[in-house]
Amino acid sequence: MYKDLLNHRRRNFLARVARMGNAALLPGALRSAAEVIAGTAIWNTSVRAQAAFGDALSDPPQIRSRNGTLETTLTAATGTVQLGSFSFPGRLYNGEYIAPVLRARLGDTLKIRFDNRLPDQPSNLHFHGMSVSPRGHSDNVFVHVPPGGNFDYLVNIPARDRQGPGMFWYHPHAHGVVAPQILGGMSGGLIVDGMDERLPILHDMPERLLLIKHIKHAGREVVSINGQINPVISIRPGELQYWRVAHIGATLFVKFAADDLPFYVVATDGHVLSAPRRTTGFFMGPGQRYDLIFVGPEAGEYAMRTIPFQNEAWLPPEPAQQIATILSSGPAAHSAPIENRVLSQRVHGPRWIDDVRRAPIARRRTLDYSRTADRKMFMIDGRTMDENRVDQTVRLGDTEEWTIVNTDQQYHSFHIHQTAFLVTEVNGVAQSRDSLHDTYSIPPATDLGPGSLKVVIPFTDPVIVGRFVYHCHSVNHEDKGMMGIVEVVA
Ligand SMILES: [Cu+2]
Repeated sequence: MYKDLLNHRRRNFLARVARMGNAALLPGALRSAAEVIAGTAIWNTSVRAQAAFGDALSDPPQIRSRNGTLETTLTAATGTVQLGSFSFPGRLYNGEYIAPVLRARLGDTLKIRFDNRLPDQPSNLHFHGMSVSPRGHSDNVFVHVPPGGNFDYLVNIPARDRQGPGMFWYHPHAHGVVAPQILGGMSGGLIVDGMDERLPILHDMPERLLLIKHIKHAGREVVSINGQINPVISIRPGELQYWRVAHIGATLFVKFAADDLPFYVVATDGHVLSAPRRTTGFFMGPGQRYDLIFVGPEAGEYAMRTIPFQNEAWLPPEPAQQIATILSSGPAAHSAPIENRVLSQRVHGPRWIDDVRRAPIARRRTLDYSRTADRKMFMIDGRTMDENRVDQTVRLGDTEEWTIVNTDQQYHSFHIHQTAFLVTEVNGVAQSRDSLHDTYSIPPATDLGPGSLKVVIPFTDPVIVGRFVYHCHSVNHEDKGMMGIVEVVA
């Protein structure tokens, strides 16, 4: 039945290509085809069928480190964002909805001047997922840069051990105003290069960044990739591409799939798996990343779509929308089935997760997520965030097990700065994970009881001492209090 559907889609695709002429197979021609449908609103289901060919997926701008240093300025200011056929007032880094991707290597130093030209809000920079110091001019979220002010960040990326190569991101973290700033556009990718040394098969693959953002428009969440609505991702049948999918938005929990095409996950939140793992869909909360290998399917056009699901118990699910079109065409890159070759790859070198698994648990804690009935305040252990209070004191060298209990009837997430963690249980069900995470969703409470997430957190890195934060990464909840302070004491 499903094969019939795919064959039908393929015939439609081939018929459309024939109407467009052979030039339609060239990426440049996708642009001109798109002009025909410019201004079509993809979230309007009545016109969805006409909007299948959008612009080719663009490459975000990138800034690379040189001779061990990445030196640049990020200026935050207001500006207008044009997204598909509508525009909205943005808050932008360097005037762009898709800010420059920062690319460095292990052992490099980030020297970033942050210039706050927002007229009305303090801001700062957080380097999400990085195992770097939370103090001084490093990844210090207690720095608040006032409007008109600036701050020089100096972040030393460790050369080895806990910090590995991977996909990370940066965004503001001034408590109380994070959601409007990220929704407005203030977030960008941060890559530590070298994943291909852990997994050499990646070395010769074309890399695609898929940076997911979202904004509410006409009552619905519009999901964009690299600032584009329903872009076209071109691939040849059998071609291998390295996709780095990062949810760098603010508040949206999103499920998506590309028909039933397989994805081969190689890293979660910048932490490499021991071997690629096959999946056909993703559930991502704000802040999560998946690196994956994508294999060009049989020639045809495939839709990457969101999948409706119940998040808030009191709201209907967000309707499905097409977020990208995968266009497979051209001569086949491989004739033989390639899945076995992908799945037989093995990671090179030691992995931090093995240390985390081996470590004895020094202490167990339970954190309770809740909210007020009017949803104006979101709490951890009955308290909202207070920058002058330390909520958890931890001894350097300890590995702890934290259980986060969600008493609210909607998804929340757990994120902690400066260190990744191992997910060991979700809703009481033991998990067998092959990679670490730094952000993970906690299922909602139901009539059967609260949702829960159990994680093992290593506080074992001598660089990571002092005060930093943990919080829900649906950042409107964080802004409304769902954040706490941990202090690691040597
Ligand atoms: Cu939340």
